[in-house]
Amino acid sequence: MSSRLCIFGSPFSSYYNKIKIALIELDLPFEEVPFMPGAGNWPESGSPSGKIPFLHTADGNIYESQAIVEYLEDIRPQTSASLFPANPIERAHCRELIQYIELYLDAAVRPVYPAAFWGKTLNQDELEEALKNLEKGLRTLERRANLQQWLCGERYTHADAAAWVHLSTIRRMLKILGQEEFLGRHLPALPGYLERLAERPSTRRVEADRHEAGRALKKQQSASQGN
Ligand SMILES: N[C@@H](CCC(=O)N[C@@H](CS)C(=O)NCC(=O)O)C(=O)O
Repeated sequence: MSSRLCIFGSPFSSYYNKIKIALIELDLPFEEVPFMPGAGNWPESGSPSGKIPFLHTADGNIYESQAIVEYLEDIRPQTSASLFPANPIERAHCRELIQYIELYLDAAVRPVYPAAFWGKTLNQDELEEALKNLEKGLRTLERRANLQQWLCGERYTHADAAAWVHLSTIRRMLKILGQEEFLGRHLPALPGYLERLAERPSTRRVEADRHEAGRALKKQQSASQGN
């Protein structure tokens, strides 16, 4: 195994892309190893939860994206600025926003992802429940986040990375399920904020890689259908 940092996972995974953005933003060299959820045979391989991503380091593996982000901060080169605010209260606020995004936005809609992204049948009750919880999560985020520039103020932070990977996925899910206007209707400043995030080089790279993985998957699927 390489002594370089290796992220295991898939460019389709929001949590994987959160780590990848942190690696790019902190200017840490890394390799990527394609790895699907549930793959591997714990403890020899894979992750204890069966989830992705996880990070391989020369000192051992790290599981859970937020633990990985904190580790990357600890080992970042001196030339890279931290993606956490300098002030302890603002750092706590940044972590609070990441929790809101992951616990009250991502987790709220995860039950409908199989229908939106993987061709499973949509359960209407599940969709209604997800939208109700998503609306509540957006209200919570709005109370504490600055959507006019970056979530924690004037500087881009890990909260913005988390916001992009989860909210852009949620936006794609809503479009597929015929709810394209939902985010803008419930949080009018959100579309403009996402446009700003989309311009960032780290965002562009993870999006380009995700599109490329999508094209490769389609090609593979049509080749196997032709067999
Ligand atoms: N709390 C975990 C969440 C990771 C997660 O949910 N990963 C998804 C892919 S985006 C996964 O592996 N899902 C498969 C499963 O839930 O079994 C983290 O922060 O790393």
